[in-house]
Amino acid sequence: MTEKNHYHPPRKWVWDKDSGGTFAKLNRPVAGATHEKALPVGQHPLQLYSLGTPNGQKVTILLEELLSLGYEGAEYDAHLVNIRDGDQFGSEFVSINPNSKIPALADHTGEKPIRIFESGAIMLYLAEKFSALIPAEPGSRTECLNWLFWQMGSAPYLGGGFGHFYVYAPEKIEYAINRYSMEVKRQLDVLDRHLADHAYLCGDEYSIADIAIWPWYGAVYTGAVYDAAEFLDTSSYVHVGRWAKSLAQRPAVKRGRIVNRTWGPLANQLHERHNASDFTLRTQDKMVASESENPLTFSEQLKQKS
Ligand SMILES: N[C@@H](CCC(=O)N[C@@H](CS)C(=O)NCC(=O)O)C(=O)O
Repeated sequence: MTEKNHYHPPRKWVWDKDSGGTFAKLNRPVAGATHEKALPVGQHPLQLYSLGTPNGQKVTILLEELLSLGYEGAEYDAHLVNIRDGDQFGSEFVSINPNSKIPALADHTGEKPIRIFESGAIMLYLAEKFSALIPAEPGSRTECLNWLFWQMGSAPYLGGGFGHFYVYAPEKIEYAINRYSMEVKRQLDVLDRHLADHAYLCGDEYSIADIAIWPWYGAVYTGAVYDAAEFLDTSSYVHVGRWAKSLAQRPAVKRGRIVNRTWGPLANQLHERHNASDFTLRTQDKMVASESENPLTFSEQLKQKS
């Protein structure tokens, strides 16, 4: 067999700070906080610290679905955690999520706040708290958990594997792209075969399993993440397409997917969400327009220049 790669791993790996690639500057081989930083706490019991990536969207879509079902206790403040600036390594964020990744939730309902990290744990916590969007009957409930945990185990191959090597890695490595394309196509086929016979992931009932899977696999289907719809031939997964398009029409999905989003069209960015009215009043297009309606005073302009 010919050796294609000239890299020979040393006996002991050492941290090469200049490994390159998008996000490489943020990656470290150690856990823990890098700096002291307090987190804001808003007026609602549920405080979410997040960013509008697929992992973040899972929680904001779920919260918006709970609110649309009439659960007022699901009102929440969604604070922006900018992972490109390293906010996930701030001391108070790390005290809520020692794994330094969004999303992280704090429930201040009781005497002592409860911290919840890992999107799957957050979704299960919220579904159980409100007894909603998770079937009650043990068989259906287990099926819902099967798919919820399928997502948690599968999406790292899509994001950390396929997305990383197809988009972010400093060089295109054929072996890595082939390996993860194969796996992601297999996963899409798993979903497609299941959705051929079921309206939703756990049967006839829309649940946290759909909400967990849609932000990743629905977005890969349309090309919204990684712009790889043609490369992966996603249109051949027709049942995934039917399901993905129907979820995209849900008002709560439309709201939840723009929370803590800081890229894309300005009308689809709501940097922070503190009230239901923020969706009509505080999307970035409105914020920019109101800034230009209220130009800075002369002394504010001087301050900005100094
Ligand atoms: N298994 C975690 C994954 C969370 C995750 O990977 N979050 C990413 C953004 S999508 C993150 O915070 N990355 C920051 C970092 O790795 O430093 C979950 O489902 O909550």
